[in-house]
Amino acid sequence: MVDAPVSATAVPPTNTSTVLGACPHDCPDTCALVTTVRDGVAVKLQGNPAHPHTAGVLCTKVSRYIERNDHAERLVQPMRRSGPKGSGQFEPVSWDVALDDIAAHLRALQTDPETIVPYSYAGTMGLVQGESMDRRFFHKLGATLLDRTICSMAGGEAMVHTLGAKVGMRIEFFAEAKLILIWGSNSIASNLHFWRHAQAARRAGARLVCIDPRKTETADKCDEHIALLPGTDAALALALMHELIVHDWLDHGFIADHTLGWEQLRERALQWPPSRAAAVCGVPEAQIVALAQAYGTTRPAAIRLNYGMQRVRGGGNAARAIACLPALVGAWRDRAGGLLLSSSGHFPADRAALQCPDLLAGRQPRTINMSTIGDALLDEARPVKAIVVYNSNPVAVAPESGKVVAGFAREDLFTVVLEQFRTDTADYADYLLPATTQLEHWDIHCSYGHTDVLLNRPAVAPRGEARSNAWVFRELARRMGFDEPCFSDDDEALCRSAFAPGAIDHAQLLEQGFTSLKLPEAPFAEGRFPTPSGRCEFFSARLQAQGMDGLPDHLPNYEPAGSSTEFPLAMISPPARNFLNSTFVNVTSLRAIEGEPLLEIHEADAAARGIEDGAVVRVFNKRGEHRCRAEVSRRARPGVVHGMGIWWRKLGLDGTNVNQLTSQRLTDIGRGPTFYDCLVEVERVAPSSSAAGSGPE
Ligand SMILES: Nc1nc2c(c(=O)[nH]1)N[C@H]1C(S)=C(S)[C@@H](COP(=O)(O)OP(=O)(O)OC[C@H]3O[C@@H](n4cnc5c(=O)[nH]c(N)nc54)[C@H](O)[C@@H]3O)O[C@H]1N2
Ligand SMILES: Nc1nc2c(c(=O)[nH]1)N[C@H]1C(S)=C(S)[C@@H](COP(=O)(O)OP(=O)(O)OC[C@H]3O[C@@H](n4cnc5c(=O)[nH]c(N)nc54)[C@H](O)[C@@H]3O)O[C@H]1N2
Ligand code: SF4
Ligand SMILES: [Mo]
Repeated sequence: MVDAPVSATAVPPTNTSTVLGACPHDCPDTCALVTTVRDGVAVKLQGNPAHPHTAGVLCTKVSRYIERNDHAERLVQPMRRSGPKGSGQFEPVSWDVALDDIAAHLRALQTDPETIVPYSYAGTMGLVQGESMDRRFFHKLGATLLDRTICSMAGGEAMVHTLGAKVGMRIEFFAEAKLILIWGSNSIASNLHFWRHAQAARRAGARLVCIDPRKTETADKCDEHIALLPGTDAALALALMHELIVHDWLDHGFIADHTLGWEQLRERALQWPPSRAAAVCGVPEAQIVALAQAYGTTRPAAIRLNYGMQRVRGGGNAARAIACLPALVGAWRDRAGGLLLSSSGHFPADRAALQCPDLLAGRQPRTINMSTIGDALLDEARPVKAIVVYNSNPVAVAPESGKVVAGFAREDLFTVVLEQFRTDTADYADYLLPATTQLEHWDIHCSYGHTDVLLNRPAVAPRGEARSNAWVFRELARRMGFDEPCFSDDDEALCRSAFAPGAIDHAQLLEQGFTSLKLPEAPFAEGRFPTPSGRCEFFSARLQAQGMDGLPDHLPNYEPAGSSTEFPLAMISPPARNFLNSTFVNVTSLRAIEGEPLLEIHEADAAARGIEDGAVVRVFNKRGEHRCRAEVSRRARPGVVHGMGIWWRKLGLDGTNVNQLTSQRLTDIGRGPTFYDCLVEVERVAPSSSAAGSGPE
């Protein structure tokens, strides 16, 4: 946006204001926003300098949010499919026509409402546009329930079974730590505002260790990088415990008073000398020994765990093993010690008020796991007849795309997509409904990286005929004849109902756009973990009752690196720095930075296959194949390749992305996806055949 030239003679009256908001994206930082609006147009978007976590700074992506908001390809009117399924051909229709016809389709399925499936994730993290009126609507309908597992379930459940909830250190106190393990996280890309604290700690003398198969930009800036093989984190954690035990770097008082299952864990850990873990992890034994010594002898020691390490078969066990470490050394005694995976369990949001599960009225619909949506859509025994997708782009982000695409391509599936853009999933819609953006609707936000609640006010009017998700479900409810009073709550009222009176400081939230939860500085300094025993549960009776191992262990990947001669390379597919999952892929200036879909590969693996830097390669396994450009990169270790970012399929060289290769197998704990547990082979594509692939756009 540029200012219109103003002539000296006729100065138009301008009306400028600033509006407080919240970043909606699936990012731990949940930044506070300030939008400058002139004459009804958003002209500037900044981080709120008054919000301590944001500190006036936004990431590159969201500083381009106005470019995304005003994008020429924003969906601005409801559309109905006018060509074959998946063709992306649509004709505009009015809201009335669209909503009446959608309601008629859903009414026809109401005798067997489990044939209707909602599919949503965290396109917006807002409680109103993400999990309020939509849930009420599907609860009343009695639709299939969705198990929202695609991101964080293995690690999240691991925290619940070890610490008692998704809780941990306060992010700001990492700045005072003397040792920080950045474990399974490329913080500079995905948790920028934590990285500030890590740098402050380093300036004050802290040592930073990055534990990640990829030599990320974060690893580059740490004091040490441990490039373990994907899915071997539990082995590393158990070997660290082994060293803590044999050198007696333990806090016996904390263990005795505040933990459960110490004797059993001790026995398990003693089976993991560093030499054994070194062989499993593919890293030097000396590196493990040195890390254990540092962890055992440095106070305060903090672990920033992130979800990158739990997208493998044993992800839940690995997160549990790592979550045991702080209790062993008593790190929780310091406010700058302990661990943080997610802070979301600290928030007292009133989800029952938002979602009204009582509307189920005793019915117990089946549950479908969103991470196996491909199989679910192809299941003939229990067919899905209608799917309503919002806040998600499953055709691009769900594993084993071949099956996901085949499912969405079913002619007999009725598909409604609420979207801001024509994503890969939108192309398969029967009705495509234009959604508002964060600049255009109300919302209220928790965070999974800090402990403040944020309010988002609309800054500008919706583009065209775009409407908020909550509006759409309210209107559908009315057409279905759902007359409970909860279906008339407007978006602002939904914001107010998100926290019970007294749970947060509403007045402060309204005035400054954010309010901090009142929490202790060191949550477990005196134990009192929110587990059934009140202790840090090394041994979990609840897991044992579910038929699982009560103690954390190393579970090898389904597809361990080096276990197959046919598919000798382990592929991980971490997020791109300038996209947010598959969001922003269509923002030209950000796509220009990312370039095109790339596979990072070590020079030895490239040379063995005659692959030069920049060559087009075919990446394949039994599930599918994906063509992209190879980047011979120092970021890759031998035996591991990185398919970077979740690109829109239609922008890829051959109309696919990395999820063509990933599998629908699930994690040990939490039924999560195993995106990073994936073996492939890579071969060079002859220049002539690469030209045959369909071009982008
Ligand atoms: N810029 C940007 N920010 C994002 C996102 C994005 O797409 N782009 N995504 C957001 C989302 S949805 C989430 S869930 C959060 C957190 O998202 P995460 O997925 O945790 O994101 P990263 O911090 O990039 O961490 C992934 C890191 O884990 C590494 N990794 C892969 N396999 C293993 C393994 O087996 N062990 C270990 N130790 N490391 C492994 C990868 O190489 C990568 O560097 O970030 C959010 N922030
Ligand atoms: N290979 C591989 N696959 C992965 C991952 C990986 O690391 N590797 N990461 C996984 C992870 S951690 C996650 S969280 C998932 C993320 O998967 P998704 O949750 O599907 O995230 P996005 O791809 O960002 O898609 C969100 C969509 O919501 C839309 N949206 C945003 N706000 C609104 C709104 O207010 N209303 C409506 N109707 N729509 C809105 C956006 O335009 C966008 O298209 O992907 C997973 N897939
Ligand atoms: S994506 Fe994350 S870092 Fe970027 S503005 Fe949003 S919350 Fe902040
Ligand atoms: Mo995620």
